[in-house]
Amino acid sequence: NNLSAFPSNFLFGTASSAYQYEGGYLADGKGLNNWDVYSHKPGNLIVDGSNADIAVDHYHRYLEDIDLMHSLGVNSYRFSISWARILPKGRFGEINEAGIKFYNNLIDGLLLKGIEPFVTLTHIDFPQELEDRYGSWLSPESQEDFAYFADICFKSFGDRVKYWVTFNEPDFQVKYGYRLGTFPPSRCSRPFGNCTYGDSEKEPFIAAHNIILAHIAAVHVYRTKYQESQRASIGIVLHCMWYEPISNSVADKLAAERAQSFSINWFLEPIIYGRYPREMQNILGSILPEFTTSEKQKLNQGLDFIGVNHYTSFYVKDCMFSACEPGSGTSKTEGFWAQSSQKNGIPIGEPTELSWLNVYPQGMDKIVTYLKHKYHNIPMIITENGYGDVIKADSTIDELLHDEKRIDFMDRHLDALSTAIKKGANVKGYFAWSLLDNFEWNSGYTVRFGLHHVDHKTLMRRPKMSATWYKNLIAEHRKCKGP
Ligand code: GCO
Repeated sequence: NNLSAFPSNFLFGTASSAYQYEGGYLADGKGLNNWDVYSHKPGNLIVDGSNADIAVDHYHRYLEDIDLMHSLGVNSYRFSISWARILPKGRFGEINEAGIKFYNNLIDGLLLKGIEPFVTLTHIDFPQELEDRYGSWLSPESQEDFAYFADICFKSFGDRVKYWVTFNEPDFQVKYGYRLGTFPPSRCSRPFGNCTYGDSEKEPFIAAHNIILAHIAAVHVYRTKYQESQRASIGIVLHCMWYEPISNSVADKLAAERAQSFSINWFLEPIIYGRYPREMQNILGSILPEFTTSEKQKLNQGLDFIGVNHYTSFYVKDCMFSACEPGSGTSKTEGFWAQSSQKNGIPIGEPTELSWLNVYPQGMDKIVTYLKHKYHNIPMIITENGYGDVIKADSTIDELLHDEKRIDFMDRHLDALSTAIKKGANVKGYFAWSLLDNFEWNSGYTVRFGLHHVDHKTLMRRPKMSATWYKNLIAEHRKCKGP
């Protein structure tokens, strides 16, 4: 196998997020966040009517979960901090000391077992108090709040944390929260389903602009106040699909590049190079906010690594030079391209039970190699990769535990990753999404990504076959690379 391609200090871990895992949604002084409120709102778009009030109760069962990780042999754990657990009222109220204590305990418990904490400051959740006060990411006030929150986290946990992520998938967050309205705050600038709320097509760009500046503000706090004593790396995580041009035509190749520009480069180019992608500027004109001179000075080299969440790939066809049926990506504000998981009726990779997930491992090599070239081989970490089962009325526990398809998926994606590394990509780690089955946003508990099965009634955890497979892989890597 290709395990020897992964360096000896490579991070092998599992990933999670606060809202999807913790539960304890009212425990010990935690404030409500936007997902707590959204999931209780009648008419929300969570398919099974569920919420994550309890989720997998990681808040109370984190010690058991650390034991599970320890038995996998992982050397790192990616989790996120619940902002409203630390600051129920943002910078307008007190710090919730019980929240600080929880993450201190979690971090100490991990380190005791030789597991590096890999910490995301916010994974999609936002304190409701601030949403109500000024409309979350649509207001520049959010930048100040985020920097304040980040400062508290660096101060409280930074003596033990060597990897920080500011945001998780802001590309998806603004698309779902401010364009399609399927995530809170449920605003849509393009009519979708029965969502017709939202002021203008500019909103996703304003939200993204504030997120970029909030990222920069947090990085600035870290570098000026903590870098010297704490010496962590800090990055941002994007949802990185691979977009394969559907033909060799120049138009389709340009369209695939536009698809990247209007999703990941939208965030990465400003943060790394201090400007929005040229394609976005050309197409959007005044719809795209501008950075002021003083903001521009702070942009540039604004991260130490790129976090890559990679699951799947799509074919992309041009809609700028030729007409397309309206759909995802086709409008001007999305960059005039259309995606499809098939070409002439043949899928890009084996379809799965999830409509958006086709198995195309080459996509892992391609996206990593793309980022390597585009961003001068800045360090990359695969912050998520995984396979989801859709629960049906007749799914049996036995089937769910015998998850050969998940093993095959991860195995082939790691193999493709090793190919990219052998060609020189600077990849430092891989996190499987996810340690446990958990709350899958709009899909509630109907989709399961865990290496461990969770019985959502008893909350009992049980290793799936993939857990044993991952454990063996990590052990083998350790053997071939030495301790
Ligand atoms: C993210 C992802 C995760 C999902 C995973 C499976 O935002 O990082 O949405 O939270 O659970 O990608 O779909």
